[in-house]
Parts: sequence; structure tokens; C-alpha cells
Amino acid sequence: MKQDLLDAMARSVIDGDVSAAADLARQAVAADINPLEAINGGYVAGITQVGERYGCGEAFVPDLVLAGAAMQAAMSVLEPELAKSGSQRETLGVVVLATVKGDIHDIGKNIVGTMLSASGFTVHDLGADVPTDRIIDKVREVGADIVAVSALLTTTMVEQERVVQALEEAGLREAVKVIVGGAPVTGQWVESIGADGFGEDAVGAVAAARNALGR
Ligand code: B1M
Repeated sequence: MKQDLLDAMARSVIDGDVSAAADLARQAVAADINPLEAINGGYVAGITQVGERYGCGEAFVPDLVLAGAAMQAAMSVLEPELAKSGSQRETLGVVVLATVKGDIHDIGKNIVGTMLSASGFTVHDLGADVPTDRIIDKVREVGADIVAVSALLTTTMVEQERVVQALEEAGLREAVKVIVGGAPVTGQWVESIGADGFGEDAVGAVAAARNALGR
């Protein structure tokens, strides 16, 4: 049953069981379960619980590390399946994607990148802990339409504002839209830093990218 599989996926992340997480992802692919449903209904549900336990002192950094590893093992199976859904679309725009400097969380950013690609955007993913200068250089190099920056920490989300400022200083702000996201990001934050949009999840990120370019 699908719900049993989703529950087992969540459990594999809570237990930090890398091989079970990957195996369950393969089972989902074989059972033709929508990969985004598996990600959100299964693995994200699990990692959210681990995060909540960490937040109230019931789990510790090694638990986050194991949960992250289990989640990534599942993503390596599911992200290629997600990507397949958009293989023949026209290019909607060029996106430079990164997790901001000082922040190594990249699981959500990777899902956002996969969904943007699957929806028809050309994505240049610079990875995590990316200095703002490198983002600006890449924008120039590829003629980006959008800069998409992820931040998971309240201490690093300020880097999203620096990206907006750096684009202004480089004279690129008029030509490039900025979308932001990550667990601490709110609409109010987006407005206060002068970004063009945000998504609460990967589907929202695609909508924000489309809206920003009017497509
Ligand atoms: Co970290 N961590 N972590 N962590 N970690 C959080 C974020 C935290 C909320 C946990 C908690 O306290 N409850 C907390 C931040 C608190 C705060 O700032 N308010 C925290 C902390 C404190 C830390 C450390 C400081 C712990 C320490 O060392 N003492 C440390 C920081 C390291 C650093 O970055 N400098 C740290 C380290 C780690 C690991 C490396 C162990 C690991 C990351 C592994 C990896 O990414 N490769 C990790 C993990 C796994 C988490 C939690 C548990 C899960 C994050 C995750 O992957 N979620 C997290 C708790 C939580 O978020 N519930 C936590 C699943 C993912 C699919 O969701 O990333 O939110 P998310 O992405 C979503 C949306 O946010 C959105 O779409 C995605 C898909 O739906 N989205 C965008 C994301 N980016 C977007 C961009 C967009 C649009 C949408 O447009 C551009």
C-alpha cells in the first residue's frame, strides 16, 4: 500500500538508514508512485520530524547528519525520475542556483534545481556555501535571467540580501530577477530585501520563477 511505503520512507530518514531509504525509493519507482509525492509525503515528512526533535533537544547533530545522508540516498534515485517529466520542454529562462555562503544545506536546493529543470528552465547549480562574488560571476558568464538562492539558517539568510545588493552594485539588477527560499524565508523577508519572489517548496519555486519572468 502506498501509505505504508510513504511511512517506511519517513521512518528510514528518522532512523538514518541509508540503504533502506534508497531501497524504498527504488520500490516507489517500480510501483510508479509520483516522485514528488514520495519526496514530500515520505522523506520530507521524516526529515521534518528529525528537525523538530533537534529543535527541542531530543536529537543531535549526528542525527541530522544521518537523516541528511538517508535523504540524499533517496534523492539520488528519485531526482532522475523527477527530471524525466520535463525532458522535451522549451527553455523558459536561464537560472543560476546556489545555497548562500556559510550554509551547507543543499537537499532542498537540489530538489528546487531538479524541479526548475524539469519545468523547462536551464539551471546552473553552483552548489552550497557559495560566495556572492561567484554567483555574480556566473550570472555574467551565462547571461542569467534569474538568480535563485537558498538559505536554511536564520544566520545565513542575510546573504540573500547581499546577493540582491551585489547585483545592484554590478549594474545587473535590472536584467536579473531574484528568487529566494528555504525554511526561514517569508514573504515579509522577500519584500524587505527587494527580491522578486519566493517559493515555500520546489513547486512554489517554479511558480515564482515563472511569475518573475512573466511566463
Ligand atoms: Co541543519 N539545521 N544544521 N543540517 N538541518 C536545520 C535547518 C534547523 C532548522 C534544525 C533545527 O534547529 N530544528 C537548524 C536551523 C535553525 C535556524 O537557523 N533557525 C539547523 C542547524 C542549527 C544546523 C547546524 C548549525 C547544526 C550544528 O552544526 N550545530 C549546522 C549548520 C551547518 C551550516 O550550514 N553551516 C547544520 C547542519 C546540518 C547537516 C549538514 C547535518 C544536514 C544538512 C545536509 C545537507 O543538506 N546536505 C542538516 C539537516 C538535514 C537539517 C534539517 C533536519 C533538514 C533540512 C532538509 O534537508 N530539509 C533542518 C530542519 C528542517 O528544516 N526541518 C535543519 C528537507 C528539504 C527538502 O527541505 O531544505 O526546507 P528544505 O527545502 C525545501 C523548502 O525550504 C524550499 O523547497 C525545498 C523543497 O521543498 N526551498 C526553496 C529551499 N530552498 C529554496 C530555494 C527557493 C525556493 C524554495 O528559491 C530559490
